[in-house]
Amino acid sequence: MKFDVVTIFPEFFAGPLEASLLGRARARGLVEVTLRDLREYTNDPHRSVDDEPYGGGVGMVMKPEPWFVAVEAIGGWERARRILLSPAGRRLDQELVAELASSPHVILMCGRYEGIDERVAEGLATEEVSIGDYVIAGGEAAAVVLIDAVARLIPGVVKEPASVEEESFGPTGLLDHPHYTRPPEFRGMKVPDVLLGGNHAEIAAWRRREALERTKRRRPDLLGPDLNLAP
Ligand code: JFH
Repeated sequence: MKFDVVTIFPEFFAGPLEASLLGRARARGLVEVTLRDLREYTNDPHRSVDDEPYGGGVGMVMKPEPWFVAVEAIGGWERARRILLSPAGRRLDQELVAELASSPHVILMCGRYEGIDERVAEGLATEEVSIGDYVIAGGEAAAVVLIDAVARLIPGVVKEPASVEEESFGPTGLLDHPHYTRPPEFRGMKVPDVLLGGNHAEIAAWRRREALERTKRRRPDLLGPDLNLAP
């Protein structure tokens, strides 16, 4: 699958895209990411991408034209999902992540300042996506989160596919159960006996119970509206 990322800070992506899972996936050609510097698509000598807001107010707003020129220069842009990262978008969850993982081409538009002229959302993007209800300084960090979450669903990117299937927000819709490794006791804290016993049916039952219990306690919203929390 292919991502094109439009940004005024392409250097922001160097570290995250090269490290670990994503770096290997790109090296193996499973995920392709092209960074496009928005300023390359301006035509004034100052390469300006922002202007004062109509109606007044604080900060600057990104001009629409460079966005249209940049995106329309991407081969196949009309068939791609064209996502504007924004605090006002559809909330990113595992369902949307899976949807995007089955899309051959995703274009990510990363704004800065107070945001982008509304005509980019209206006439260029196919959708707006938010990574959560907090404000970050620009769309770049949101794009990294989205690419990371989508890439690990591409077949072959994660070595052990079970680790994608059994985890939090996977098909069970539950939080993950607790994990332990050696030593069996660390600073007075013990690994539950059941995990040391080797009875795999008992271990599976314990993990299901723990996953359900911590979901009830920590994220009852994942289980539905009328959940009985007592005791
Ligand atoms: C972005 C920024 C908007 C205006 C009340 C709340 C926000 C600062 C481009 C995504 C998520 C983002 C995000 C994405 C793109 C941009 C900074 C935007 C406002 C009014 C201030 C610029 C932020 N999930 N969080 N943040 N900014 N305020």
